Amino acid sequence: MDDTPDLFTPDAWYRLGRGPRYEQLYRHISAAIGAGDLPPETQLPPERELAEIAEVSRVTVRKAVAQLVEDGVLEQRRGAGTFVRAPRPKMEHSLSALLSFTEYMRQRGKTSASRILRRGLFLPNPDEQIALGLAGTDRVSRVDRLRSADDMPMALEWSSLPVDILPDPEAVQTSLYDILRAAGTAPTRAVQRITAVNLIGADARLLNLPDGAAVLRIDRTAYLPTGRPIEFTRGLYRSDIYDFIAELRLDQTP
Ligand code: 16G
Repeated sequence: MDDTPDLFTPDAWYRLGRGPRYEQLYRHISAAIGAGDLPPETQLPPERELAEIAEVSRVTVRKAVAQLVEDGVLEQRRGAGTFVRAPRPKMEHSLSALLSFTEYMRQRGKTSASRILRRGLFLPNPDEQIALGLAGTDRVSRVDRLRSADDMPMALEWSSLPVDILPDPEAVQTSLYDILRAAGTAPTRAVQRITAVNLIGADARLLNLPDGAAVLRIDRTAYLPTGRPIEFTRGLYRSDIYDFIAELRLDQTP
């Protein structure tokens, strides 16, 4: 524990204009744990001491620590203190299950929410025309959303669907797939293309990440059982939270 106080002095974690202090402290401790600067079983200085070193109030420390406890990276042991937990696997997102964001978060005991950034009916752009098999004169229903789980921003998603599949984009509250399911038009197959990209500008701010942070970009085209493409969604997913797992099987057909 001897070297740990240096990790918490303000110059190590605080930057003006980069968000509330508790959030910056939270991100800093989280990154230090991820980088191995605070190995498992390291004991954090007590709250009062940490507040003094970090030059913040105890409330700020408490909020940051509470979030880290919730994330499962810190553990509070009664009467003993706060310790770094042994690493837990990241959220594994199976690539073979066709899950919606809402279902995926529910499986992990988290409550998802959507902030609508923009929605409406538009003429399709070339990417949408190709993915959805639309003519330039058709209309496309678009919903752009910031997705969060337990109030933490997780992903940005730009979804486009043919207008007969989603006639009213205003109907999307939290889950797009719930609406499709209710209409009997939920996709049963999807193809995804995954790329690593660096965030800039507004996208970084919306996801609460610094400029240049690496995220996963996933383009999903989803199909009805008939083979008709009905959803094209481009999403940016926080790579510090998501781990996409693909299961591979040996093809045993002769
Ligand atoms: C997932 C899908 C996205 C879909 C959304 C629907 C990936 C990479 N993408 O985020 O294509 O539109 O779920 O979720 O998994 P919802 O029903 O909660 O709106």
